[in-house]
Amino acid sequence: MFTHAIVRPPAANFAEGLTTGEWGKPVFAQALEQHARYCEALEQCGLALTRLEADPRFPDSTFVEDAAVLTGGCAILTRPGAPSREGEVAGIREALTRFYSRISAITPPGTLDGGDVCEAGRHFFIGISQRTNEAGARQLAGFLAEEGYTSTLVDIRGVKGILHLKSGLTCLGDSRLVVIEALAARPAFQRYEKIRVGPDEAYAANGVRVNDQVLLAAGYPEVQAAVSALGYKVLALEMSEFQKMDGGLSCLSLRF
Ligand code: CIR
Repeated sequence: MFTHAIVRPPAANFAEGLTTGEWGKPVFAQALEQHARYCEALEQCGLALTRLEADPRFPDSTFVEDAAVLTGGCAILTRPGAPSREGEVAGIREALTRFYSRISAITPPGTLDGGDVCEAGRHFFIGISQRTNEAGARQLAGFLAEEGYTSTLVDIRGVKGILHLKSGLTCLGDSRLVVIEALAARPAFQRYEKIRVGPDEAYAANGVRVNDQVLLAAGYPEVQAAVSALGYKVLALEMSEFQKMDGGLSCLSLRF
């Protein structure tokens, strides 16, 4: 069960963040509105929110998930792969000290974005991507092993259209994954029941299970129907303005 989440609204210069630009320029007012609905959804799932202030020094700082990896007992601060995002970690560290007495950190030459880290019960999948290098992934695997978690590295560098591992993967719990076609056959996921997501709905492969609900991006009926058919309560959220900045639904919060 999660009881808390950390969120940070987008700053007015949100559109100056990193993006492939594939989906156009985000509209700030709409992003704020979508963020507010997202926060309401987390509260509806029973979470108490720590709301950090918008931080225009870092236009990508609304994507708080990339700055830390959380387990029940410890927090691991990341070292984001994009130099413009490195400074985001300090603010997240400060927020986490209220909740975690044990905080570790990824150190050079390692880089790691939280978006590349997918928790599946006592196991973690760690993506090697344009942002997360092998050194960072191995450091994280080491920290997780000390906490009793196993992990598998999944190289996504050859997979088109995803920034992070979780851009194409969600763990629903219960040994079930939502996964894009391009990743579905990977041996790492062999023993899981899979909802496969085709290219037309690929963006919806990034969702998040929060207690008894599953939050999914709105506008992807096939994924929503498949998740609902398994008996999960689905909350669909408009994410268009975050998608324009290559951000998924999961990356707007750190849940613990
Ligand atoms: C970036 O390129 O770093 C941001 N514009 C988007 C990060 C999205 N993070 C995520 O999906 N975990």
